[in-house]
Amino acid sequence: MSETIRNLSEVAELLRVARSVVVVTGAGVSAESGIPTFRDALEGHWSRFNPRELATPEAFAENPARVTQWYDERRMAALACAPNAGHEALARIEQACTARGAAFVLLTQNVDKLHQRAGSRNVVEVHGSITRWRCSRTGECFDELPTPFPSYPPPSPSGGLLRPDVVWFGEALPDHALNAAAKALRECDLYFAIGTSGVVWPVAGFVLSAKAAGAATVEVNLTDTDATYEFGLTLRGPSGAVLTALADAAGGAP
Ligand code: BJW
Repeated sequence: MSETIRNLSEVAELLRVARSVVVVTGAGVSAESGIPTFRDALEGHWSRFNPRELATPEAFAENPARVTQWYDERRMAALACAPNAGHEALARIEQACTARGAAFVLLTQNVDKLHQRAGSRNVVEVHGSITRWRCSRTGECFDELPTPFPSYPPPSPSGGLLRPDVVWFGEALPDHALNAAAKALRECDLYFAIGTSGVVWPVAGFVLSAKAAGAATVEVNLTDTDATYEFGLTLRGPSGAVLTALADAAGGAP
C-alpha cells in the first residue's frame, strides 16, 4: 500500500492534465457492491461453474433453460445491488475531466449497469448488458422485461427465445463498442484498467493500443495480474478506496 500512496499523487497529477482518458473496468469494481467476480478462487462464478456450460452460444443451444435461469438470477441480483464508492468516484472523475474539456470514455466489461446508475455518462458496454435481452431469432432487443421471468427459457415476443444481450465466449463484441473503443484508444493519453484480471480478449489487448498511442498506463487492482507487466503504474487496493482517494487528489468535486 505504501507504493500505492506514492503512486497516487503521480497518477492524480496525470489525471489533472490528461486530454483524453480511457478507463476499462472489470468485475472487481462491482465486487464491493456484492456482485461476484468471475475468476476469484473462492467466490468467482468460474470457481463454481464451467463457463463452457453457461457463457457460450453452444451452452444456450444445448440447455437454454439452465443458461437463461442462471442469467436471470444474476439480473435480479444486479438490480438489487447498489453502486459502490468506486463507481461513484469514477463518475466524479468523468465530471471533472469533462468540466475542463478533456475527453473521458469508460469501457466496461461489466454487464450490471452500476456505472450508469452511479452517474457515469460516457459508458461503452463492451460485453453487453444483463438487463437487456434479445430474440435469438430476429436479434430484436428488449429492456422492459418481467422480473423475474415466469419460466425458462423465456419466449421472445418476436418468435424465438430470449437470451441475455451479453457477449459469450466465441462471440464477437458489438461493432459499435469495438469502434468506440478503437477511437478512444487511438486518442488516449491516460489509460486505466481497474478490477480486471486482463485475461479476456480482445479487451486484454486494449492496453497495448493505449501504449501504441503514447498513453501513460495505470492498473488498479487488489493484486498483481497476468497483465501487470504491461502497465507503467499500479495502484494496489480495493477500487472503492483507491478511486475515492484518486478522485479527491485529482480534484473531482465530491
Ligand atoms: C478487485 C476487487 C476490488 C476483485 N478492487 N480489484 C486471443 C488470445 C486468446 C484467447 C482469445 C483471443 N481472442 C479471443 C479469445 C477467446 C476468448 C478469450 O479471451 N479467452 C480467454 C479467457 C483465453 N475471447 C472471446 O471469446 C471474446 N470474443 C472474441 O474475441 O470474438 C472474436 C470473434 C470475432 C468475429 C466473430 C466471432 C468471434 C468474447 C469474450 C466474452 C467474455 N464474456 C464474459 C461473460 C460476459 C457475460 C456475463 O457476464 O456472463 O465476460 S466472461 C467474463 O470475463 C466476463 C467478463 O467481462 C470477462 C472479464 O472478467 P473480469 O472482469 O476481468 O473479471 P475477473 O473475475 O477475471 O477479474 C476480477 C479482477 O478484479 C481480479 O483481478 C481481482 O483481483 C480484482 N478485484 N475485487 C479492485 N475490490
